[in-house]
Amino acid sequence: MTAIAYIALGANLGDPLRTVRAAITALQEMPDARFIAGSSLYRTAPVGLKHQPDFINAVVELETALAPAELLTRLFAIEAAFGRVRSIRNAPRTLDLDLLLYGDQILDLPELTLPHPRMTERAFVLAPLAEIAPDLAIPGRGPLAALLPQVADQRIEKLP
Ligand code: PH2
Ligand code: MG
Ligand code: MG
Repeated sequence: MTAIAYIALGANLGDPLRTVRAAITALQEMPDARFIAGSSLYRTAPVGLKHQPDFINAVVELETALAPAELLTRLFAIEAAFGRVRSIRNAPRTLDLDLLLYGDQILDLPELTLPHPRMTERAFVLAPLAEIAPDLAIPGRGPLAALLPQVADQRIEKLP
């Protein structure tokens, strides 16, 4: 049994463009997962804590037989390899990898909530996701296309 998983990448410290590109390569090379698609890179205004540098964001699609918790452990290992240090929520970071969706699973565990609880409020997630999965429906939240207009006020720029 495999599932389709969507992962959001974000970075705003150091050389975020280079970090996000290298992290996409790490996801392409991750054992036990098949890379299906990657979005463009986007330059985005910080959401939450405003006074921090712009982010580089992207979304990738993987097919994997890893269970959600195993996949999450792999993502944390890649974050750590890129020098991620955890401080306060929404703080600047060298690399953030968030598991957005795992098939149509709805989960509410202390360590993992699916779908990602804040994804539908964030243009920096929805726009790259729509690029690679325009017809997607978010379990419990409805079609992606219907959610996008609600975040249209957030500054986000697709990079060439
Ligand atoms: N991540 C956050 C908080 N705010 N803003 C942008 N633009 N991009 C992010 O990846 C981001 C954020 C928490 O993970
Ligand atoms: Mg995050
Ligand atoms: Mg995270």
